[in-house]
Amino acid sequence: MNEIRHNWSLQEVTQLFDQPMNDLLFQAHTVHRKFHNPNEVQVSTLLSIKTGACPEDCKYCPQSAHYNTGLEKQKLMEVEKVIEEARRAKEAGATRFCMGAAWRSPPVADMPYVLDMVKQVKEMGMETCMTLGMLSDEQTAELADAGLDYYNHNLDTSPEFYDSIITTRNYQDRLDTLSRVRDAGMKICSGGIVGMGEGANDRAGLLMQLANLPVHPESVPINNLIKVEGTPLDDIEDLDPFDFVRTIAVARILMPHSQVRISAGRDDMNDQLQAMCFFAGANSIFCGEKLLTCPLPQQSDDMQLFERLGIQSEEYDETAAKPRRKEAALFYDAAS
Ligand code: SAM
Ligand code: DTB
Ligand code: SF4
Repeated sequence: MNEIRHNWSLQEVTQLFDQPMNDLLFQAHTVHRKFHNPNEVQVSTLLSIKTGACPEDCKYCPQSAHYNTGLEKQKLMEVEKVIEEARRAKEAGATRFCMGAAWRSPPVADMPYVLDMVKQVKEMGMETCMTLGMLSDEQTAELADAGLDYYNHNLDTSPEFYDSIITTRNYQDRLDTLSRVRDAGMKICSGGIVGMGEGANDRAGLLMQLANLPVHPESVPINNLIKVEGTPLDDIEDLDPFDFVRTIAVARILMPHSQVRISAGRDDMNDQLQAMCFFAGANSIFCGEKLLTCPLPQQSDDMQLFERLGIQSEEYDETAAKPRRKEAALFYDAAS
């Protein structure tokens, strides 16, 4: 067990999902503590650096120009404002600062500002992440040169369900961007959304795609759909919360080294559900005032939950300029 694989079949992934819950949780948690400190969770903070008016038609997204969600649009933020927000996030304990823009791909004229943001946030002593849509070869190289640590670009769902959610770019476009990012030497943050009316086979298909990439994404955000009024998915049926936990658990088993993040949707989850996700292998969250445009739990509630569960936030080692991580094997031995 725990061999790192890139050749999962849909049947194998489905079998993992279909196990009795206790068997799945036990398996996922065993993998988790072999590769990670089970009592440490990484905290990222998000900032929307360009909001709304996006030409893409992603049916879940409040920022798409195709739907009327009443969202206030905002052009690219000034670099200084971004740096101010990053400083606040660092002071509040975040070790990674993620900047997101509602673009199909970054306009060439905006790239110098974006690169400046990366450089300045990095100098501040935090990991940097950006999500700007599709990238050209040149833009990928520029971001890598500026020192960007992670690029977030989600596969979102299975290839089969994808066309019912997005029509303005295809699955292969997303895979191409991911392979550019990988070739340029940056870390990949890629995951998806559940609760969009997909079937269990689509959740399995999404995780199979991610796990069968040539190298597993270092960071895997699992988003639970936030139903935003005005989007085509605003009245879709809720996903059974246990299916969210199952998705986290299977992601942990398939991609043992990756950070698995409870991404969007935490505001609608109670403490018990989040605790179950941490046991199942989630070890990263977004914390702060909001995600990009949607709410997050109060930061004080998050810290209180960490305290009740004996969870510590990951620390950033300023001298080494990277997060301080303990040897995971220590935790595995402690459990056996
Ligand atoms: N425009 C860029 C892109 O699509 O790659 C970056 C920003 S986009 C908002 C980043 C991700 O947020 C999407 O891929 C999707 O997984 C997630 N997301 C957007 N709206 C969401 C919602 N209502 N609920 C859950 N996740 C959402
Ligand atoms: C990801 O997978 N989820 C984050 C981050 N990557 C960029 C974004 C969630 C957005 C939720 C809707 C909003 O706040 O607008
Ligand atoms: Fe645009 Fe990204 Fe939203 Fe799609 S998910 S509409 S690409 S901001």
